[in-house]
Amino acid sequence: MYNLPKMFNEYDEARQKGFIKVKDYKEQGRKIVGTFCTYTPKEIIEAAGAISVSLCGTSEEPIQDAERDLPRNLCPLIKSSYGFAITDKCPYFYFSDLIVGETTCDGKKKMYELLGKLKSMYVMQLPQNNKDEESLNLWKKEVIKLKERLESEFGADITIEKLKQAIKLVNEERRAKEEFYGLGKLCPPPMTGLEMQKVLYGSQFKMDIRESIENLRELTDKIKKEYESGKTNASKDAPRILITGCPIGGASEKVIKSIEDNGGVVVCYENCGGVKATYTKVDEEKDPIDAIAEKYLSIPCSVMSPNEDRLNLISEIIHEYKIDGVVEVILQACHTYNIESYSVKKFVTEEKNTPYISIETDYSQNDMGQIGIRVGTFIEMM
Ligand code: BJ8
Repeated sequence: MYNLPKMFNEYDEARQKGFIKVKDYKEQGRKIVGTFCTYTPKEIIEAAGAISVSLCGTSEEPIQDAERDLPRNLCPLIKSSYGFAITDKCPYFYFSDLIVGETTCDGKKKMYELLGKLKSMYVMQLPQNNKDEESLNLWKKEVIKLKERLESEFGADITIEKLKQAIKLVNEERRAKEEFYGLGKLCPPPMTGLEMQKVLYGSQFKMDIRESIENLRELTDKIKKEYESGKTNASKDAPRILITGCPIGGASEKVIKSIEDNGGVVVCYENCGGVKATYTKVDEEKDPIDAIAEKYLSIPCSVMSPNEDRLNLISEIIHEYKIDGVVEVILQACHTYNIESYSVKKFVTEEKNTPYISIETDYSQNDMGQIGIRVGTFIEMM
């Protein structure tokens, strides 16, 4: 078992600690909005005076319960999210006044229909071509509809001024995250990929955005100071790995462990918990609704078609983080990432001349040995 240095403990325990916090918010009469995806416009929730929480969905534990209602050959993230909800094992779901989802992949949107029978649920219709003017207009209307739903459900008055303040605040949080994970550009990196992941994952459960910004900046400063005094857990000779693909966290951290046990070091995450969610900001000068709609629709998730922006982002990361190899994590039965991996592999190996491997996995730990052998051979090649 890898022992995290003390300064990362707070993030390692953030999900559990958040359980008490969300209960406190509820007792104070605050409204709680549960979310599943990076496409949810957090600024609208913040401007409504509500608390936005990430719902649990990264553990194998509730999957058996989920399979009573859902097919077995479904993405583990969807089954886990649903299983947590029906078993009341996710306190964030339990305390939520409203759940917001988006029509991203087929599995998620159909699962939301079932969740809607358990809780108040609002599903935003997400267009799947983010280069098209009509899609943007449609998405703007969806953002307005979410604003109206929050106003009517919570009796909130979401003014332009409140939206502008929320945009500034959430942008600041994005910058704080970037400053943190941007430390991975240093050679050698000042932390291991597992340490970085604990912070990125844990920060999703920091519900007070101001506190989250402060904590991230404090941690970044601490890491910088330790690094300047010569301390790092990462070796300077370790091949530098970029992780891309499906969201990673909880059970799927086994891939990170396997990379680092085999001598590599993860220096960047392109996934939703990392660069993909934060590299673009909401334009603070534009009309707030237009700016929010533009930012969120531009997220290069594989549910978009075409999705060239993801390749451009990977290209930038390979250059900026001096990447030696790309590991794509695909959750079983995730068709969009699985099919897109063909283009990602071609692009990374042929155009960027960088080694690439894809790992298809679920939330069980049964394939640890097999992943270890494949990852070990991949890293040895570098
Ligand atoms: S913006 S990555 S959080 S949709 S892995 S459930 S796509 S079958 S999670 Fe995602 Fe939003 Fe995109 Fe990010 Fe479906 Fe694939 Fe499962 Fe997925």
